[in-house]
Amino acid sequence: MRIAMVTLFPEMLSMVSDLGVTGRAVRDDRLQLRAVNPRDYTTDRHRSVDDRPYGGGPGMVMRPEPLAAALEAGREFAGEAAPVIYLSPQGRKFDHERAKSLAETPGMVLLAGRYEGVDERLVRSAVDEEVSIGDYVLSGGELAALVVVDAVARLLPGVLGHEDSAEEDSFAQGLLDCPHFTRPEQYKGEDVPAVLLSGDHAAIRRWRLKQALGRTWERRPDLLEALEKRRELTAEEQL
Ligand code: 6GU
Repeated sequence: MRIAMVTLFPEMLSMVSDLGVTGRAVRDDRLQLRAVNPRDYTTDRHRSVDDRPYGGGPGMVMRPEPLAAALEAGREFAGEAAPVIYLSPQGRKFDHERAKSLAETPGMVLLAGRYEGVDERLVRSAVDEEVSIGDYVLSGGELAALVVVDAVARLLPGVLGHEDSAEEDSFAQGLLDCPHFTRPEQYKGEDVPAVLLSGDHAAIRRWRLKQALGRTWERRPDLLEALEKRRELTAEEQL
């Protein structure tokens, strides 16, 4: 998959391009990342990417022309059919379902804004979708864009090893994850649950599912309600 990120801070892309699971995906060439800096597409002497808002008020607004040119360059990299996604708190809330559908597309262009945002006419003429990662305000769209890159990249074929398969993850089944334990067997006076040492794989499966259901019920009852609307609980889940 090819992802272009339009940003005034191209260095921020190294967080996903160099490290961890996403870094490996880049090195294995399953993921191609490219930062495009709108400052490189300015035509004035001061290379200005922002200007004062019409109507007055605090802060600055990103000018449409350098962004349009940068998005065009991003599309050249990610593919002419690649959707342009603008990260903004005004967008639709990003979730695992959206991550899954984006993982099916061969490319995307992520637009990370700074300052008070970007000129609305650029959004209307060049953006396909506005996406938020939650109800709080960040200083720029970059961290949100990196969240989208990470969540999508780990769903690409071959990016996660067989061991940490994405199917088992929290939200993959619409539930929170079960608790995990490693050595030592006793830590701070607490034993690892005996069933995990039993070697009884069916019993371990049942225990993990029960834990996942219990935690979801306690912490995120909204997820259980959504799950019941989507499908009947399986016989195993009802136990
Ligand atoms: Cl996508 N951008 C910014 N600047 N702040 C956010 C956000 C995005 N999502 C939540 N807060």
